[in-house]
Amino acid sequence: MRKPLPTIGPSLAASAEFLYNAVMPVQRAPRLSSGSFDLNRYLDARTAAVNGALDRFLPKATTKPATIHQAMRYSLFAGGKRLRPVLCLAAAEACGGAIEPALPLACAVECIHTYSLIHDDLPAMDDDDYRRGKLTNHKVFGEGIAVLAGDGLLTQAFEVAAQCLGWPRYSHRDVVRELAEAAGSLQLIAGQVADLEGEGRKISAAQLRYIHERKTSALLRCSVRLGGMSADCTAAQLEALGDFGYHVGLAFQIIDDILDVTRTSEQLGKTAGKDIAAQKATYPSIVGLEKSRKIAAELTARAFAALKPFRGQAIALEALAEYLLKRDR
Ligand code: GRG
Repeated sequence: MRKPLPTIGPSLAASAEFLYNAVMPVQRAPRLSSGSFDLNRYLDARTAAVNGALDRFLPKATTKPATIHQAMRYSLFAGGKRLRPVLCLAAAEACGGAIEPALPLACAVECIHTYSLIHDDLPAMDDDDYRRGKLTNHKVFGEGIAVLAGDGLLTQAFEVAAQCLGWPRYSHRDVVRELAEAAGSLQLIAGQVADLEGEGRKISAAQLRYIHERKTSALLRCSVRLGGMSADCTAAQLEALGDFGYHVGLAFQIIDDILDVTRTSEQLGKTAGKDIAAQKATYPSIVGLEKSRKIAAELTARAFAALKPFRGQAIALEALAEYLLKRDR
């Protein structure tokens, strides 16, 4: 039987109400504007392109020292959904670009994402045994190698990104800065710090949003912005993509929190129920499951609205946003 959600105190409930009201002016639910777009085929094709590129960009498993390259590849090819790199490619296409110039950037983001998962699973952090349906990196290779595998992937990300072409509007400096800001101590790492420090404590809805913005939304926003840059997008398109990525990222994390309490470990490929066990505040624990779903739908509607300047050319991004809202793993 599923564990009951923890009860919350009056101050947390008040902040939750604030949070809910802040994002709840109801807009129409997102719909695909074209019936002919086949998302499954799109996901399969783009995922295959990303996997092939990652395989080419990463040192072979036999390259010395082999242990570290095996460990990096173990987590990188453990069956992640590749959402961030596919969003990056879809953003490039929405701006009229091709996927090839976007691939180094898409792969760089996936390397950073995988590094963060390896480190998050360490005993010093979330202490998890399973990820992507397999034993976590430190369970297979030991803690020392897992730390280094994360370090290796983070560093590799910048080497891979540096292989992009550079464009009239965006230089290598812009690309490096975009990645470093999203992964750095003001975004991804800041979110992780706040998450660690919030464990077992009552945190406000504003603090929860701070964590979600940094731990989840920043890298998703970075993914789509980099895709746009690879197509030499306009400043207005870049801003629209950032707005889209920000809202999709927040919705994505709320759905993740919902899945944590509604799905099994087998279905998720990682340990379910971790948030309650770690006494973490989540949207479901603050506003309940139904309101959490409504907030995620509202954030997705805002992501859709951000795509307006693309005048129907961002069909893959729209389909992906809807897919992320409805996902079950
Ligand atoms: C160690 C600096 C540092 C940060 C860790 C990634 C992370 C931050 C924590 C993991 C837990 C968590 C809830 C992160 C938020 C982002 C998220 C939902 C990650 C899981 O992303 P998916 O579902 O994973 O795209 P796959 O495995 O499919 O790639």
